[in-house]
Amino acid sequence: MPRCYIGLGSNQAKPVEQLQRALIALADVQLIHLIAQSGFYRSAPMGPQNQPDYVNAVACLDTALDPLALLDQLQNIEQLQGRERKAERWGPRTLDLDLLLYGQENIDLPRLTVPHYGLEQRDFVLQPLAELAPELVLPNGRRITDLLQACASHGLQRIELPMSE
Ligand code: A4P
Ligand code: MG
Repeated sequence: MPRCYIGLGSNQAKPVEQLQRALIALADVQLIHLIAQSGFYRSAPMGPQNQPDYVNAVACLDTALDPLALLDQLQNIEQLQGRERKAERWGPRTLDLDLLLYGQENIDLPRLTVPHYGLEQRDFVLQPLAELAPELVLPNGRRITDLLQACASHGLQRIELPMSE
């Protein structure tokens, strides 16, 4: 089964709880085996600045779902948690689930680009990814740890969660 990484983000309606609910929902999907979750990180918004800070994390899972079926499941969980798709690019959201990596596959479909297009530039993705898989190398041969060092900072702060870990 391919090993996949999912980026989670929220900056509306209690972001920490949004991410916790999403992780439970992911673990609950048939044919998804949740392997690990990173810590949660608070980050300043990328894009419009007149929105709250985000909470970001990454989940690692193995799945027998094909890439589009996995995307369907991610979008279903976003919908269940009240996601509204608005015109504004990079605007606020209750829950964003991005398929970052699907094994070592390169996917270029109208609905799905993998690796996720923002992966290499976003510290709020690279830092939790490096925490889960420090040895990870992208399909293009780049190392996660090298990308993280080169990446601009969104002032990431790890959140101490009283009830977890
Ligand atoms: N899609 C294509 N490839 C993928 C993929 N690998 N994973 C398509 C998920 N979806 C993928 O997504 C639009 C369409 O992308 C989907 O219908 C799917 O078919 P969306 O979630 O509706 O749109 P979006 O998320 O608003 O747009 P975009 O450009 O993907 O936003 P991002 O890149 O997700 O950024 N600041 C901080 N600090 N932390 C954040 O997490 N997130 C964003 C959103 C902005 N600023 C942020 C953060
Ligand atoms: Mg998205």
